[in-house]
Amino acid sequence: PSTVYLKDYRVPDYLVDSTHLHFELQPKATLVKSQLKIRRNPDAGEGLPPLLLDGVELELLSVSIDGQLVPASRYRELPEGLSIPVDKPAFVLEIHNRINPEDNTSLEGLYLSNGMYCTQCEAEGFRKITYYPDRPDVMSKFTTTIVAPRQYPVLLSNGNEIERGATEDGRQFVTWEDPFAKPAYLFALVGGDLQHVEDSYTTSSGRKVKLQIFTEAKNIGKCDHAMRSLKKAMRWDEAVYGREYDLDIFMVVAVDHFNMGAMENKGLNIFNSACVLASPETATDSSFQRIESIVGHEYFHNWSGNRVTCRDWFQLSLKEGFTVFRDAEFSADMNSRAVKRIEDVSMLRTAQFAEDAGPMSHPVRPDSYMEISNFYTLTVYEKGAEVVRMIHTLLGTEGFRKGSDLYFERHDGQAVTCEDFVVAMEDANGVDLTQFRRWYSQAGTPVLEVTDAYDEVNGNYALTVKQSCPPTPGQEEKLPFHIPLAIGLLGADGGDLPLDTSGTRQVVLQVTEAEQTFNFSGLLEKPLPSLLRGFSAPVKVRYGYSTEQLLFLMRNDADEFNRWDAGQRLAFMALEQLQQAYRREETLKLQPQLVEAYRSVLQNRDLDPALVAKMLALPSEQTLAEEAEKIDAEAIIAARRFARAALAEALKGDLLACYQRLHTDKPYSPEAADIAERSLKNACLAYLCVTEEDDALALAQVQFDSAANMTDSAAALSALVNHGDTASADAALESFYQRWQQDTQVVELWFGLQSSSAKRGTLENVRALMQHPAFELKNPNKVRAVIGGFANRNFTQFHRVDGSGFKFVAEQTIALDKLNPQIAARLVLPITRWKKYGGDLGEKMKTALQSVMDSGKLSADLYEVVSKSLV
Ligand code: B3K
Ligand code: ZN
Repeated sequence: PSTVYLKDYRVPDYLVDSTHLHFELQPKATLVKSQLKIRRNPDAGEGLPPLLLDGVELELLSVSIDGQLVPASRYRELPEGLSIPVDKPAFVLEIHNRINPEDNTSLEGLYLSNGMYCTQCEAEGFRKITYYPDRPDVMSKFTTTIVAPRQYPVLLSNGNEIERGATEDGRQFVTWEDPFAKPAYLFALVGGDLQHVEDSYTTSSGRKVKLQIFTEAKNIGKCDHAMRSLKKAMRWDEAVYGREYDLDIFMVVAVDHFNMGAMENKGLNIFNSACVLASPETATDSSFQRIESIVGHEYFHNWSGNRVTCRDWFQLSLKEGFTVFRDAEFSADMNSRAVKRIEDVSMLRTAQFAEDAGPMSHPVRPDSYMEISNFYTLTVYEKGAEVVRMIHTLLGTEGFRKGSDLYFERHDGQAVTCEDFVVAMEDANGVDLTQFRRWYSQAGTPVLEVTDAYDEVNGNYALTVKQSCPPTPGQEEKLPFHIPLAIGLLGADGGDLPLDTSGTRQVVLQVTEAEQTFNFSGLLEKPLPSLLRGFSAPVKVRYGYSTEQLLFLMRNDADEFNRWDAGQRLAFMALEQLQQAYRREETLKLQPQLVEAYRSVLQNRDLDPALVAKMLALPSEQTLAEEAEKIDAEAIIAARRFARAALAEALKGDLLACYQRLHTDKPYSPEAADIAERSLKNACLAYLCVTEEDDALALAQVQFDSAANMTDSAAALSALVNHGDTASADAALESFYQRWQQDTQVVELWFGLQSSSAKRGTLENVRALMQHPAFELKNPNKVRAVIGGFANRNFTQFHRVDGSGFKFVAEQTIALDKLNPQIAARLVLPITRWKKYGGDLGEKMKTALQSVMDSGKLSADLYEVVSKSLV
């Protein structure tokens, strides 16, 4: 596979003013006719170069120009496209080709999922439908006619329905017209026997929009939450960004086979069933919240992505980073802001920091790729969102809004770059973000080393910040970043000290140099700094906090995020000590201060229960691994297991009291306050069961037997599976499956709960799950639940010292690559980080990775990841 570089970007030679598509759906031989109004791009230079179209796995039937058949000898079929000679600056090109949706297991292009036709075109899937200039800077107005037999009564595409009828041979057709020009990656088509729920939304300017969610009949009762979320998102985008929806209809379709969460196709969002369908009986609170955020995310793309789109795929974070920031703020406004922030930062710190430090490390705006699908990463999405958040922090809410207004106004209908976004922010605010731009071009996670000095005599306090960033592939040296560092200074009474004469108690320091000192004067006592409040930048902060200081921050910090973070640092220090003791074969002992800190959090009735639940959770094994210089899996597992057991034992009484207080028979509601209480209750249950005492497990059993919602049911099941004896775990798993076997989403949860369990998810059991009738290698959700659950969420079994976990992931990757390269290239990731492991385990991991490389011809997706990780 060849490498594409950002520096090689050229404007397209030809533009497509309109695109008329005509589909005749058939499982193995769908006929596609496309009629394109093409014209020479005036910005592309002189002459009439040949027209190059992208096309992959297509059976070409005919090519005509202005109604004249072009003989096959005149054009050239390329390995991945078509080259057609051109002798006039404007013409109509008509192409007929055939495709095979039934055998399309890559889930890219047009494919069948449980008898439903659907498409996925981003990033480069449209070329699997027909020959086309498949690049986001070619924007065209699409009209689509779908012809299908009567067993597919629902035929959908982008925009508005303009015609429907029957063909002479008794099939039916529907024609859709999308009035907005769009790149081919936003095209969508659906054909199937679907039911829908309908609602409407009146925009702020008084236009009534029809809202429809389509799914198989059996799931029709699981659409309400998504519909409510959609209406909330529409209202929120008007209130916060002044953005209204622009078509008369907005459709969402649930699909069981889907490579990612969802797709923002214009007017016709297609969703992974798991990210849209929910009911209290079948979905957990976290899936309710996930659905709300993804529905919001895809909806918000209508402006940040569709109305203003990307010039090329290097600019992916332009739409993704911005839209993730938008959905995160939406979720924060709908639920607990601090808890949402904690969840996002935890993910960033473990998975994105690991990516930034690993072999595939790349900037938010990559400079090159072999396969763009590999760059739908945590760096582009989550770190990209942090970059937008930093701009928000630097400009303030109003300044940011002025910037986004200008951006949307200036670039509506255009395909633009990350640079255009930053320029709009600058122009609207009269600021200079020159140095800030390095966040887009430099990879790696910056480290801030902070030291301080207090002068009692004159009341001066000096905070010195040194920044550095480790080398990443292709970037040895880094220039200093512009880092907004939000801080407060705590006095002995726990309150924030005034930082200047006007009494400000929190400031955002502008860190721009390699080393910089910030001075504060008039402080009557030595303060304790609260650094990087709200995680104001995606960096690591090192400051030599003592245990006492962390305990103090945990109790007093005005910033809830930093209270949680202080607890995490404290736990991290304790876990470090335990790991060292484990290595030295000493008796393990947990710091009593940590136990007492957790106890007072548990007893604190003023805190949001969801925050308490977060504060009670020890850093995950994955977080500990990311923080380590070299990963010692065995020590991490032993230390964390010990700490958890010691906490459970010491806090039993408080945990039980809290559990009993919150375990009421209040009817279920997915409102934030109720979700918060359930999350704390179930966190207590999980801890209690760690003791493996009969009383605790009995509570889990009772909750399991009587639960009226999936959150409580799944939490109890998880407790039984992870801590109960084999017989009760078996029985619970069996009865759960019997009850829910018809429900795809619940079965996925059931799979994941087992494969990710340190106790249950042994390799042997995971292999057995793959033989289960409900498992399907062609279904990415099942693969993610079973194989992904084992490789990403079962630290203990995946890291078995014999290396069998790594070998298993290698084998499955090889098998999957033949079916679905995108999923294979993700599945392999856990075995690409071998350099971070010392000794034997690292060697075993590398051997497994090498076996993938040596297994034969790999897809471009998998080849890129494996070859870059073996270097
Ligand atoms: N834009 C899509 C992602 C497409 C991934 C293609 N490999 C979903 C989203 O971010 O909203
Ligand atoms: Zn997105």
